[in-house]
Amino acid sequence: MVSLVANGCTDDPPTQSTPTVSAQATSPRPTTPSTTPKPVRLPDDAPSLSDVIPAPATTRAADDDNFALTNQTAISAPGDAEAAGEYLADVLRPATGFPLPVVSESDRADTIRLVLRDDGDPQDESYRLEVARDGVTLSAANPSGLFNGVHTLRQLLPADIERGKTVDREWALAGGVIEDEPRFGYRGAMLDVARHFFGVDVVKRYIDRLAQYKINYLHLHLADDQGWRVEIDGWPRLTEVGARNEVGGGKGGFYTKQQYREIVAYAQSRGVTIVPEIDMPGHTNAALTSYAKLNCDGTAPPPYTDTKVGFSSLCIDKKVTYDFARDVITQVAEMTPGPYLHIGGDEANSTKEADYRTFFDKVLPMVVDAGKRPIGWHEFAKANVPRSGVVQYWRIEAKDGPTQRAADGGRRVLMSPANKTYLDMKYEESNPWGNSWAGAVDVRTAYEWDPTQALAGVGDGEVLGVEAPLWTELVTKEDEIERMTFPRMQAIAEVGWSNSTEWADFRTRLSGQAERMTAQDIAFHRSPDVPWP
Ligand code: TNX
Repeated sequence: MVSLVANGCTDDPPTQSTPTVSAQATSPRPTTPSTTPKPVRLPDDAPSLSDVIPAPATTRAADDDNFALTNQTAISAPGDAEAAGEYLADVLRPATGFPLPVVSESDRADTIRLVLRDDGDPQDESYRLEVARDGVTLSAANPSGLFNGVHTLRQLLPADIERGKTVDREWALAGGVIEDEPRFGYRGAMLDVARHFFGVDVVKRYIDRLAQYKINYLHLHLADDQGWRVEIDGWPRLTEVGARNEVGGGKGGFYTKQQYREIVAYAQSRGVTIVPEIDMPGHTNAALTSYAKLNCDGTAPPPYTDTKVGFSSLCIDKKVTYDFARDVITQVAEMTPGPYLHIGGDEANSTKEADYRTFFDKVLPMVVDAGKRPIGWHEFAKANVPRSGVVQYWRIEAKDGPTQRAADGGRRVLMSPANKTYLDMKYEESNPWGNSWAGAVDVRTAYEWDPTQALAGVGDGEVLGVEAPLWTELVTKEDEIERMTFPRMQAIAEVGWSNSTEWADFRTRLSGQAERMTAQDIAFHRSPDVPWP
């Protein structure tokens, strides 16, 4: 990485000979009077600090301290700040057309500085963003905090910043300070690539779209009755046979190991962690159809392309079942740097209760041995979930004994109640598309709930966060993914991040996202409960 010190590579007048500042300094802006820029006029369409979604914890506007982004602006991002700096440059370059070099140090005034404080607690996702006319400083304890600050900075620029091609105009950010931190550490979305398969590019775009609202986990549902979607060494028929189907009889597909790693790395470059799910012991017809030996009767069932659930089960008494589970878990864990591996466990209606426990007694230790914290749909709370395990609650009832007991015993709970978070549900009863078993989930419903109040015995200390799953029995194309996800995802993102719950305020801020989503070509649903422009 280059450095832009003492006018190293521009023909602007040199700044006063400010000594080169160390990367770890907290506020390294040169402020000699002769170099302080003139006040910057804010374009009429520039958002204010309080327009951001999810709502920041605190904002303090400084009207005379706007920052102009110009073709001279540099991004300084030393050391471990570099990935967030590169991401910021990626976001800002297309529409501005500015070079925005990412450098290790710069003493120029018009610099956006990403600074890592060296007191970094790895769990600390907070950030401080200070916008002033003589520079922008974003500081955080670790890279995830910097990514959060970058997502905020992006939303402070006019919606034109989201156009994929150069817009010839003035760019400026409203002055002031934002100090911000999340309510929950896990703010997730899930994409079911098993019922319908979606390729690498679609998943990457989904990651981009989610990340801007500070969604930091993407859970991929990689195997179900209708399809197996990731390559596993030693089990070639999973992808030769098990991947060649989807709901409705389409051709399906799968990720090679290299493609899966590419998704993981791409997510990481946006501050998003992938959570892979291999659903067991039910929802396994695709594996059972690939290998006759995985079936108790040694006969492979035909492929399944309908949408019923609960009819398949791995064979609990066969040794090969556990050879299979270990290979899959070990290889998926090896390809996934994040802390979690999701093991499914839902709707195992064809597995006897005792068998279900036997299965997880053998399989959950494999997840732990592979270095991961197991997540399971809340049915798995009936099994012996290790203390590191996470129970993902998906039903609509406000009480669940096993989940409550798991939480009492120290496990964290991930909240995905279907009547608040399920992105496969209709928004309004009248929608021609979408499921409805959990009722319609309009934007207000997705917004007005408290994850620490939704389930008896699962409060502040127990809730890990929130996740919005998109099951894809009825979702076949990318624009349908977008329509089901946005703008409910912004509501869930704010539930996960912010402490604010003012619907009237949220719907106004959300309406301000229309232009941004349009500029990004997101086919969002124009929910009637939002006053769109
Ligand atoms: C229930 S939610 C399921 C999925 C379906 C979904 C449809 C859960 C853990 N299991 O298999 O796709 O309903 O809404």
